[in-house]
Amino acid sequence: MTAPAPDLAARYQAGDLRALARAVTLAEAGLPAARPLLKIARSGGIRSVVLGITGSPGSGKSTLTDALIAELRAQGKRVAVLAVDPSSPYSGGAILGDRIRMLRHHADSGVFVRSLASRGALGGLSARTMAVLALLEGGGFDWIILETVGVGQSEVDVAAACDHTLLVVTPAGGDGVQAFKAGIMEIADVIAVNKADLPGSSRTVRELTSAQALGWHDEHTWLAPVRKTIASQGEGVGSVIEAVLKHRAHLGEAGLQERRRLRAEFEVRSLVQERLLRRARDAGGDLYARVAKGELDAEAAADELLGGS
Ligand SMILES: Nc1nc2c(ncn2[C@@H]2O[C@H](COP(=O)(O)OP(=O)(O)O)[C@@H](O)[C@H]2O)c(=O)[nH]1
Ligand SMILES: [Mg+2]
Repeated sequence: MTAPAPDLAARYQAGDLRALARAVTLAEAGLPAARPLLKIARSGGIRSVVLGITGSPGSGKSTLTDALIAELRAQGKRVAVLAVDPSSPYSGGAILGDRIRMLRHHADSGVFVRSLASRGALGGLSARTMAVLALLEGGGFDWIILETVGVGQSEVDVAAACDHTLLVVTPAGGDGVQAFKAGIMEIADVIAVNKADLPGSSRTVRELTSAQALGWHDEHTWLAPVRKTIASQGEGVGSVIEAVLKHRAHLGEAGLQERRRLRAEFEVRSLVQERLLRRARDAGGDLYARVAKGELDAEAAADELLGGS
């Protein structure tokens, strides 16, 4: 059955973790039953630090997430983690593995971990992911961490979906320089040079900071703090948290409100994309065949799809 139990909203509002898990399942499935819960979730204002983590596969995002959970719990914070693999419609092996790794926190009612495999119309994060994030905020977590596998569109999406973006790079293989070239550095609010136990981490920090110094900036520009971490040993994790909070202070109330507005815009635009692409995919008749034969030009076909509803 997909209809929520009548007391689900009340239990969700009271912070019941099982009600939250149920609400997340409804939102992930895109069911209308999630909508009243989302309304409750969004009426509460800004409550959580929403941190997105991005970086290439193997850079240590999951290990760092795990270490962040431990550190934040030690500080008495409640933490929710959403692990998303937007590149795969399946529950990927990596995420499954991550989930098992995070199981050590499962007995702890201050930690909520969930994996999502849903992807958006254009291969990035989906509107459903945004809905799940909103439900977690409504669930009263102090911190919400969104970890994605770092491929393609997802880095940009993470920045649009969160208050703060943490980029994880490693000393190996000129990772920092790659990030700079790919324009990923621009979306980072904090950079962790992870695996600082390996050689070359100081050089990577220097490369990143000198790349930042080269870019246009004035005294108001936020230059992402670069922090060394050894996630596997929990080292440097506290200083990453400090850097995120410093960025939060830099954003201020107005900046955070603006991030929320951008997040809402991202969600609504994702929904529009999903619906339009579904309409295009389901287009009946011989529309595409007519384009292929030159009987109808592609622009006219697009007009037909957008016009008829
Ligand atoms: N030497 C070293 N290895 C690490 C560190 N952090 C993570 N790793 C290892 O790097 C590999 C990839 O880590 P993982 O967290 O799965 O990366 P993800 O793909 O970005 O989520 C794993 O074998 C980790 O144990 C670190 O600080 N130092
Ligand atoms: Mg991972």
